[in-house]
Amino acid sequence: MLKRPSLLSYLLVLLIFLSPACGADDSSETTVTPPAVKKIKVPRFERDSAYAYLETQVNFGPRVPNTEEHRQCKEWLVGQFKQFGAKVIEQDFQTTAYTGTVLNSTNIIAQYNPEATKRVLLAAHWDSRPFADSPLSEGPRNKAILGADDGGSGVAVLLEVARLLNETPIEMGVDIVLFDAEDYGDSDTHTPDSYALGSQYWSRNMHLGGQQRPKYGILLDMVGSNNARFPKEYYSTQFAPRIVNKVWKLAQNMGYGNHFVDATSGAIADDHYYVNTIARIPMIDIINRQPGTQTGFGEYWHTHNDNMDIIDKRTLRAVGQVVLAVIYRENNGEF
Ligand code: AHN
Ligand code: ZN
Repeated sequence: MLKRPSLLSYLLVLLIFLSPACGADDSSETTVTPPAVKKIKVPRFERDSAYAYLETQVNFGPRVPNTEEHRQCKEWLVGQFKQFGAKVIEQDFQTTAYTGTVLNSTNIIAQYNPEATKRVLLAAHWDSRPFADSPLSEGPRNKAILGADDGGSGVAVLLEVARLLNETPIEMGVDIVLFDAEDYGDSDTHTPDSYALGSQYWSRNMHLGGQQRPKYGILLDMVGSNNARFPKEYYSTQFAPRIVNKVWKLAQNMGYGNHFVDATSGAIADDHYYVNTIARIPMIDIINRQPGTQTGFGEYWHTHNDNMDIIDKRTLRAVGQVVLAVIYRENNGEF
């Protein structure tokens, strides 16, 4: 009876084939240099660090334009970005809310490699809402919202990204823009363009021009809550289909498919809508949508429950690590 070759003999054959001399004709040797394997080192996103940046924002109180809390938080944000080596521009503007109130507002812009022509835009809004208009809101509505998720979370992730861009520099340009006056809009009568006043202003008064227009942008809005679910948002799929598909695929390959789900959701007139239509930069929105609720957002959305209790560091980390992977890969021409 024939004996089955042992594992050892398989290994021996394998070894012979793999040995350098095997099959090689020494006299006519052509050296095949393997393509240089560039190892992309993506820094580790520290979720505790991002969480602390979120706590600090919330500790100022609600960041509603025309308030002292808003002004103090602005000073802190500008100081942080400067500490992280960014060139900071405070883009002050006045805008009139749908209520008729004139809002003294500031878009905070933090630039890395301001001269670079290859650039990517990252954004979030840093203001929080002046009142709770959700049908799910309980108790007095006429009080400003802390906005841990709606506002704070995206800013916290971008601060940690800024810290890491300073620690592990790249050649590509990055523009981090914190839009103001995003959340002073009207959800009841749906006044057109009442939200996203800061991004409307920025899109008409861009701090960069010509050669330095970012290739594309990523907006973070409500990226810190527990069980956050990010379907591909409608405008993102219309204006930036290539980017949205690549980001979601990358996120899923990184093991974050629990958040970056294979689904699409309805259109949100968020900051990216104006960046797409006015500034004409393809921009996607990573935004938490919950299909089971009355509002389509998390239960806490535009209620006073939007506080630290609904925040999960793991969500901040998932989003932050994906954003970093995009940036450091793009820097290497591999995104
Ligand atoms: C709505 O479309 C209802 N709001 C604009 C997006 C938004 C509000 N993001 C956070 N708050
Ligand atoms: Zn909001």
